[in-house]
Amino acid sequence: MGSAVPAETWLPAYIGLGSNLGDPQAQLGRAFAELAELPASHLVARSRLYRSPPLGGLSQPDYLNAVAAILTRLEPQALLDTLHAIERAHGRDRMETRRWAARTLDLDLLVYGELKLKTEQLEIPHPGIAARNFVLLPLLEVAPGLRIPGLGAVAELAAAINRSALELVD
Ligand code: A4P
Ligand code: MG
Repeated sequence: MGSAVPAETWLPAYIGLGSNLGDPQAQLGRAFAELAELPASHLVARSRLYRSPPLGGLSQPDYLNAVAAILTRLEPQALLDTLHAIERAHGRDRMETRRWAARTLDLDLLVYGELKLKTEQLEIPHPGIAARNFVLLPLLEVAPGLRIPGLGAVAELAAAINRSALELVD
């Protein structure tokens, strides 16, 4: 867990949730409840749930995805550490090292304020955003006016993406 002292400023951040094992709808419901309890943060909005086939070619169940909007005073790495702790509490098997393998819960830090960052551990904005309808559509729901650093308006990215095979769940 990160031990960073919270910064003075509240920043908006967006978190992508994904699950395709166990009971994905229940996993995401629990994850939203846990995001509401993040230290030095407030859960501001939660999107509806979207179902889509797995990206990445491995044979595995369909995913449910959603996006959470938070205000946070955690630094990005501390925020990611708390997200990983939530993943672990959901029984995510991090010994499963295949990229894009099925998982009980995946939490990606999509956007953090105006920040652009690329280190070994952390890339912000998350590199998959522009190509993933299961990220863009729920992100558009919680932040229709958002401009993603380096990528542009979420509304424009969402308008340009293929929506086939993406299904609203609730
Ligand atoms: N990492 C770096 N930047 C970030 C960030 N912004 N947010 C590092 C989260 N993590 C970040 O991630 C691997 C490492 O990325 C972490 O240790 C972290 O330090 P991971 O979650 O352990 O691995 P992963 O998720 O298997 O790999 P990756 O490349 O992050 O996969 P994605 O992009 O998360 O994709 N199909 C559908 N329909 N829906 C999905 O949600 N998800 C995936 C996984 C594949 N196919 C999918 C879906
Ligand atoms: Mg991930």
